[in-house]
Amino acid sequence: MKQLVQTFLTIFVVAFALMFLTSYLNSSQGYSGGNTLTVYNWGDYIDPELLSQFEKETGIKVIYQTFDSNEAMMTKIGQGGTTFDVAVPSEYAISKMKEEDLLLPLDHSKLPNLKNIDSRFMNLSFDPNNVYSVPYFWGTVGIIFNPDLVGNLKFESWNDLWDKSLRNQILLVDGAREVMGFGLNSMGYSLNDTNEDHLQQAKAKLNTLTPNVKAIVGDEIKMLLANEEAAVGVVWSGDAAEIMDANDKLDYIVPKEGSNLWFDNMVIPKTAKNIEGAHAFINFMLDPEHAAKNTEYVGYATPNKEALALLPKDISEDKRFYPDPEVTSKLEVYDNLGKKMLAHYNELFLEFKMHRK
Ligand code: N2P
Repeated sequence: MKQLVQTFLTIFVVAFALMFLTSYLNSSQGYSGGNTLTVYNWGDYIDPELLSQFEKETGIKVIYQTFDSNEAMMTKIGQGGTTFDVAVPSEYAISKMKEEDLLLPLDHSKLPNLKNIDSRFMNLSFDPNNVYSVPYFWGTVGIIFNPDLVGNLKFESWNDLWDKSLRNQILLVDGAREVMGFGLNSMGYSLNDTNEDHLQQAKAKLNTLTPNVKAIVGDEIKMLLANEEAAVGVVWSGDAAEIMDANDKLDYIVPKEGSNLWFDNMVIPKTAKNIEGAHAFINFMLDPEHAAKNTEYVGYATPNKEALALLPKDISEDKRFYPDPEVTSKLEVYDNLGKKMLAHYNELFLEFKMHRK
């Protein structure tokens, strides 16, 4: 009898452990069951209080996962086996995901808050009529610097990064398009250039920046720059805003040769399981109060004009982070360069990273 009880107990414990493991593995792969919603977003890109508020208001449990580059996100969604309900790609990634048939068309009747988005951010060329995507945040890529640590150097050009005084002082965002992009821009080429000669020249030039590069990092770039562990960073504008919030000595510029203007957008991948919940979540994020709260927390520029009106003027009128259309019209949006060319940009970026080792 004792042995029978023991056998039952063992079976029970093993079954319970298996159940637990399956549910853990499922959720880590983005499988949502029941009334759950799996959201796949960039790191540090949402106010977590909004997630709890959404859960409370709708009874939907959010499984939240993050990525740190469009490339990583596209690979994960593209290889299948996941059920992300909402993702937040940038424009060129949306165009590529459309091409690869990875996105579901949105039902605009379920997104009444879409009316809050400034028309300047609607109907852009990567998604005419916003069939697949709605704007989340937008911004630029530029140079953040600490005037106390850079002597008399005045930043206005990408080429200032090569100044000899900046040895081991620069942190770079870990993005292939961003780094290759400023390499190309620094030579007067477009950040969408596909000419092999130009690409090789840009990589060779980036290699000569190596002595000045302290590290190529992800979201920790904000903490490192705010703590003055490095003097200069190449960052996305919203990260610069957040760093400057923590340390107001620093300043941010968009170099005169030009730079990247980007738009991140919410989409519903084709593998989504909770399509109703995905629309509810997107509409929730488009609500002016929610979008304003998110903007204050994240530090990036909101495309939501009703949210912008709710923000303090020191945020909404800061031209470094809300540049006027005359300025943005001179910047370049990343083109979808096609699968092969995007892979080539990644390769060249990897080679540059290896060169540092
Ligand atoms: C936030 C990343 C912003 C991404 N940590 C810019 N596309």
